[in-house]
Amino acid sequence: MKTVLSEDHRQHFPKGELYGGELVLPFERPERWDFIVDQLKAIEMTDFIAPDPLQMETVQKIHDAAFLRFLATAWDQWAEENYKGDALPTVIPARRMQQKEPDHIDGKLGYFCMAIETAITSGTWTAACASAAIAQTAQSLVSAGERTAFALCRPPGHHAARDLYGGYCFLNNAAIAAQGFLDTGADRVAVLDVDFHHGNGTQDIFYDRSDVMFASLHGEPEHAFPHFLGYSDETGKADGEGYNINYPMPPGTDYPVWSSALEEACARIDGYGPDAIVVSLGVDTFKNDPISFFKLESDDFTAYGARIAKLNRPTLFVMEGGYSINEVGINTVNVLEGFLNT
Ligand code: SP5
Ligand code: ZN
Repeated sequence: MKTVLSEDHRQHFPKGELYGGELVLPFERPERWDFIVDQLKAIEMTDFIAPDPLQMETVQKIHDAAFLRFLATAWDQWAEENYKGDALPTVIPARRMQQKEPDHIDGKLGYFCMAIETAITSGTWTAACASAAIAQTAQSLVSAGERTAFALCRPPGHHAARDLYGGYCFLNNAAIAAQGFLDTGADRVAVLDVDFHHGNGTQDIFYDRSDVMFASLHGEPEHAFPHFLGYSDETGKADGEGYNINYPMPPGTDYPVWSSALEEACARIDGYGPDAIVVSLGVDTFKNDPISFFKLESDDFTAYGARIAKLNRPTLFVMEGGYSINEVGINTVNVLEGFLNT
């Protein structure tokens, strides 16, 4: 299995993440990538490839032009204000307020944000573009005939909607890859989101479409981020009705429960008959994850990698979350090994 990756991810390293009323060392930090690369080397899965230049035409099918303009210019506008810290919103267009993009950066940040823990820094746009390019390049490999590929994306993407960033995400790498498959001849693509958190961005992007099925296993919104999407009655709308499937699960969920949801999701995906599968691969379902509440063990990741392989479709793995820093590499690589050994 080839891995597409880039050192450009290091350009995104906010000084702090808003957590529990403090700015703490971000859970989503460059070190995560190092642990994954170390573990790929440990199992000699070292077919590393640099991304091709980002194809903006595909990105523009997934994200709104105004949002892309905002992301590309946010840091410069913020810097003009001579603020001391990284760019964080302070005001949001809440219920009964106007949904209009303001001119001032303080307003723009709130307008385009879905979760304010996530700071924008001088290198965020560079890193986000490199991350999307990684997903595109890995998708091209699979479209060209590889059985599978690993897009080692950072920053992650599945919380980014058409016009919203947050949850550590800026561009929706998995959605961009899914669109890439469609643009390269696929008729149907399934996105299987196994990150602990609901992939609200991916759901939003494909909610009214039948050419992408979205299935997500995640912590229930009553108790888990992103809190405002991910219920089981969100099944899609218009042409997309029936192509969005959510499996919210409660605190303490362990592998027997989680894997039965995966079994159902796989059955639905099988029935859909996709030409390709994009796995939004977050390993924050791990028992020791510091911000999540599922109870998967490291061996469970191997087991579910094998289950995904049984779908027997071209499969692209796109890195999302996972914050138990010492095990993020082992758990990620276990999924890939489980897939490859099946
Ligand atoms: C890609 C991804 O995994 N994004 C997740 C973003 C979550 N950010 C907010 C985390 C807030 C967690 N609150 C947990 C309380 C634990 N005591
Ligand atoms: Zn997550």
